[in-house]
Amino acid sequence: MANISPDPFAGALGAAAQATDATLAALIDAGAAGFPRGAAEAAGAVRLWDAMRYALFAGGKRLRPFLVLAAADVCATDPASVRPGALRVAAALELVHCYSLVHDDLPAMDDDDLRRGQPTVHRKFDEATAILAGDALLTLAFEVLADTATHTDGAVRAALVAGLAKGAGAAGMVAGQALDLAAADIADPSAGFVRRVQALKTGALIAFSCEAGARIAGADAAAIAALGAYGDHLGALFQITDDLLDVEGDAAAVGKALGKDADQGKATFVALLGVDGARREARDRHGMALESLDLFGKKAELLGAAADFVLHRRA
Ligand code: GRG
Repeated sequence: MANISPDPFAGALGAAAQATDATLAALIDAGAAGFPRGAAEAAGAVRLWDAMRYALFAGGKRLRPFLVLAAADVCATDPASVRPGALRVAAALELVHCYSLVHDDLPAMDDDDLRRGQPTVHRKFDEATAILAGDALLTLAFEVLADTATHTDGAVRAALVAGLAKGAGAAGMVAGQALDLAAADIADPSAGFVRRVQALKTGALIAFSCEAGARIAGADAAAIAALGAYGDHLGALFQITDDLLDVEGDAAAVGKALGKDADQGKATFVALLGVDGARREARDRHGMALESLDLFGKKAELLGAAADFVLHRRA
């Protein structure tokens, strides 16, 4: 991955974001070019594609695309040759992530006015447009993966489509969101329950990003499993640091309202173990994420640095 900063991880994250943004912009421009076909279609279609663009290009970190590209680089014998397909997979992951944020911010879910420091999609447009934009981002992700431009081997494309469906759907992120909403009615959630909610809500998509990078690079089963385990631990670490930011972060840096978890009765390690206990859990997960990379030696240094970044992140 090209390095454009003195900090190798920051440079790689920035380069991944730039390349993913270019891929996303091309996909959105190509899709929007088919609309409107006449004056009657104009208002609705233009508004929909504008809302999709707004949701995508609001300054996200692009961590999931970075993970796809870095995992592909670790596994590929010739990283440059797998890069075009890996970028499409990276874009698909960001499409699903952005959809989840749009829907999570809706009044029926977290009811947020700000995301990434800007009005949420339903605030900028309206609720119906936000629902539709989220639906369209999600479905576009599968269209991207299923296209032969992503990989010439249909079996690889099918594995990517199935893996993303599992990670994002009722066995993954959507299930996690459902448990998260239900947790408000559970008086005494156990650590096991909190781990399960976090593994599904946040971990499933992060773990799949790592696995998908390995798959697009033609990795063997051991490498796919190791990167999946790394992604599981990184996802848990990411959610714990998200919960810590909710109690001790800087709202301007995080770009959204903080202090909502306790009000909403969210099942978090901060609620269960306090700030120090949550920090301990985060350090444990960080250690386990690094151990999962042992198989790859020095080749996985950037992924190790990503775990360090997540442990210490302020946004
Ligand atoms: C609505 C189906 C559905 C699922 C929502 C992702 C999610 C599930 C809820 C978001 C709530 C939340 C803030 C979870 C914490 C983890 C997370 C996804 C944080 C935001 O991800 P970042 O920090 O965002 O990678 P950026 O803005 O950098 O893209």
